[in-house]
Amino acid sequence: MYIRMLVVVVALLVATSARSEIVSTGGNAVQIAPPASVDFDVLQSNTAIRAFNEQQAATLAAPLAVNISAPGIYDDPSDLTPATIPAGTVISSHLIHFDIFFEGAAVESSGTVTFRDRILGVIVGDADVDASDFLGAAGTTYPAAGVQFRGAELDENDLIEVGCDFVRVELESFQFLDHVRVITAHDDPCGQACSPGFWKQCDGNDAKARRRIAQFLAAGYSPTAKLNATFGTTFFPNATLCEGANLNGGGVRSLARHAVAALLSASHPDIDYPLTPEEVIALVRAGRAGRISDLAELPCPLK
Ligand SMILES: [Ca+2]
Ligand SMILES: [Ca+2]
Ligand SMILES: [Ca+2]
Repeated sequence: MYIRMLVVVVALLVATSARSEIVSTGGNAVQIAPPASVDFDVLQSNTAIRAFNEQQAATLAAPLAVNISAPGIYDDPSDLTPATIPAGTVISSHLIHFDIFFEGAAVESSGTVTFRDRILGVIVGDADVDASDFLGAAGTTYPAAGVQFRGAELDENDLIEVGCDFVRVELESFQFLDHVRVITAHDDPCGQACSPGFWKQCDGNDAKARRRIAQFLAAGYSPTAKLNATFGTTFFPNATLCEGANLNGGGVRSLARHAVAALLSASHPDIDYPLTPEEVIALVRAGRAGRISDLAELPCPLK
């Protein structure tokens, strides 16, 4: 009984924190839980660039100034694309932190942090990072305002590449630390998907059906492949992928319909779907239709 209740509580926590979070890191970037302190000379490493989620799904009470507002490579102050995110926007905040054990020489490190949702802005200026600390994690101590060189020094050896949903940093630290704050949208992922309504036109001999069948095959699947064999599920005995895409209704019928569309979107070389085929299959086998049905609203690049 207690174990069962614990499982339910954990599941709820996962469900409520599943949006806008850091989804992966690469290079020397590592995700950590919000630490006790990111004050100067407290959380130090000569390789690890720490990244953590700060406030999630917060509604801005006032416009928020950001220094970078568009994808690109930023390694000079003249590259910056300052903007303000309007009051009322629901955002999530994340901090990238690099602070070395200073032993007389500068230390460089680099890494990539990828987010679940699209990036609205990046804050790198010393005063702007200070001014956005109200978005910090509860329980984390931040530097007092005015710490010199707290942000990224784009006129020195710091470089920031910003993509739709990732940031790659090359940071050099000396006596001072580097803080880069990333502001993401909430429940607004990057990427593309083609919906069940697109894939269901897979039966027939007209031009559209022939095109759709070719698109199934380009994704690596035959429209007549078996649904259950493809996903390892027990939904509808003998149903094909094409029949799965054509199922109407809710519950398991909705899950099956979205499963087909998500797997084909993840597998097709011309669709920039946010999940891998393996991730789609794992969600389907776990019965989690919500995520793939949300993603089905992304724009479809195919005709
Ligand atoms: Ca230090
Ligand atoms: Ca630096
Ligand atoms: Ca700095």
